[in-house]
Parts: sequence; structure tokens; C-alpha cells
Amino acid sequence: MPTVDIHTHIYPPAYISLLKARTTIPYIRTYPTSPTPRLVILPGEDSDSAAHGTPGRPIGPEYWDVNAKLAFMDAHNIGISVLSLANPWLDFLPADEAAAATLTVNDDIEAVCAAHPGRLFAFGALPLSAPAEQIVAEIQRLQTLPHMRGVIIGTTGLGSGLDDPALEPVWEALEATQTLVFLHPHYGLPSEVYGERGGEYGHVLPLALGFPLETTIAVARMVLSGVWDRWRGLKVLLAHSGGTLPFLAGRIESCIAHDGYLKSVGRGVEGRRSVWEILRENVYLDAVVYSPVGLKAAVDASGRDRVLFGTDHPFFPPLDDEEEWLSVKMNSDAIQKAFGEDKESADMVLGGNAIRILRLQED
Ligand code: 5CU
Repeated sequence: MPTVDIHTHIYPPAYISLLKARTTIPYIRTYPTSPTPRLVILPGEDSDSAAHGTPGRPIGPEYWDVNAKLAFMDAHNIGISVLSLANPWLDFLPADEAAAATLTVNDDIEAVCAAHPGRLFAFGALPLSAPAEQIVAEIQRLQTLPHMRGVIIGTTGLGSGLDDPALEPVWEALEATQTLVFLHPHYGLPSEVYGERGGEYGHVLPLALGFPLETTIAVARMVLSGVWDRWRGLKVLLAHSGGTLPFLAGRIESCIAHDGYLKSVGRGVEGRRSVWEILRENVYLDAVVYSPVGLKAAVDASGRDRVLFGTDHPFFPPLDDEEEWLSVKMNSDAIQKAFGEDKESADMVLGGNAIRILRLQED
């Protein structure tokens, strides 16, 4: 049974060129303090970091070169990877450029996968700043690309979140085509929540807390606006083991049950599917949570048949030059520790689930 990495990103060369041509976030540039180009993508990370070191993170071939990806896979005994464009995807493009750029990026990634049969598959990107009909057209076109196994999106939807009624045609197309949606954070929380000294702590607060909370809030808004009730067949893979959703599902349920306003307007009571049902029937969780405690919560919430190994490569590289990445080891160790002698469950999370759910061994 090969190990399958379902959370592994790439920026194809055309996307890198796009970032190099930009001067506002997201962009790639060098600084006097860093001859290595820096990838600056997170909201506000240029201004925060400017005061406390060079902005962004160093970027090298591991972000765009498929050979670097394959070398990483070999070094970590990963048989199959399901690539996805990394954040912030194409969210920042003007509406009239998004569809064409997305098509180029998706075709590039499909070609990379086709060149490495059996080893690489992908989640496609969507032109979310374009009109809904163009998004729907790309969802349908992705069905014709042999190595695509779903789509990756952020939490902003068309610009105002995943509870936006204007997204209905997109949910409809995703459900009708049974496209798996990989929901991944990027925007985090407003920097004020990290306090006056937040900029002194590197990327820890936005990545460790902002990312998972962003995902949790996005899914909660889908719950509260009835998306999961209207589109019962949606299939959504949540990054980072669902943010904090397995831990907070009970609290979300309790707050809904005690909310007088929701009751008065007839929302949140009759016919509503609970967060627990959604976690078990619509949601898949990656195993990118770095501890057996978090992993067990994910398995308890969604089931051992819905949790899938991932690495988040090329993010979180080792700070020194070790060949084995600490970030990968933490996630592999978490699986071993969470399941102990239960090798069957460990194998399901390491690869069996991905092969079944994403049809990775079909011709
Ligand atoms: O280190 C980071 O900023 C990131 C990022 O932007 N996206 C991601 O998936 N992981 C880490």
C-alpha cells in the first residue's frame, strides 16, 4: 500500500511568473537582506515582517519544480501525491483575467501529472473572481482532465465567504459532478487579534491559529446559512484536520440550540443537519495536525475511513538542511501514536482512504 500525500502544493512556472511581476501581495522578490527570492503571500506579512526581519519565506525549486517534488516524495517514502496550487490560488486576479489564467494553471498541472503516471494526481484551481458561469464551466472542464480529482478553494468564495447566496450555482455544479472540494485557509484572522507585539513572533500566530480558525469559521458559516442542508451531496476535504472543527463541533451545536434569534426566524432548528452529521457524511479531514491528540479527534469526528495523510510540502521545510522533514515526521509519528498496534487504521489514513476516495488506482 503506497503512502499518499493529499496535501502537497505546487506553483507551476506560469504562476511563479505572475507573482514575480507583482509588487503587492502576493508577490516574489528579493531584498537587500535576502539574495534568495522571498515568497510574500499572507495578508499584511510585508508590513509586519518589515519591522522584524525580511518579509515572507525563501522560495526555491521545491515550490515549482516537479523533480524537487518527486525527490521529496522519494525521501519520505511517499508513493503518490495529489498536487494542488498553493494559496492564494488565483483569488487576486481581476475578473476578466481569472478564467484564462486558471485554465493555463490547471492544464500545466495536468501535464505534470500526465508525465508521471501513477505517481501524481491533482486538485484543480477555480477562477473564483470570475462570474459564476465561468467557475461552473471550469468545474465541468476539469472533469475531462484525467488526473484531476477535485478542486482546491479558499474560504472567501466569490469574495464574501462561503455563505454567499451567489455561490449557489457553484455548489450545484460541485454536487452534480461529485467534485471533491479541498477547502484550505489563506486569509487568517485580522492581525489586530494578535496584539501589538504580534509581529514579533514570526508566522506562528497566523499559521498555528489564524489558519485553523479561518477554516472553522468558514465551515460554521456554511452550517448557519444552510449550505450543507441545501447541498447534501457536497464532498469537502478540510485542511489541517478541520481547523478546530472536531473540537468545537459540540460548542457550535450548543450555541445554535440556545440561540433565540435563530429560533425566532425559524433557522437552525427544523430539518437542520448537525455539524456531527456533516463531519461524518460530507467532510473528509486531512491528517496535517502534527499530534496524536488532534488526529484522534479528527478520527472520532469523521471516522477512520475519512482521514487522509498529508505533508503541506513545500511549506514548513526544516530550518537546517536535514533530509527528513520534521513536519512530515510529526504527522507520520502522530498516525503511529494514535493507532498503536492498529496497523489497519494507520494504513487507511496513510494511503488506503485516499486511493479509495480519490480513485487513484483506476485506469
Ligand atoms: O507558511 C505558510 O505561509 C503556509 C502557507 O501559506 N500555506 C500553507 O499551506 N502552509 C503554510
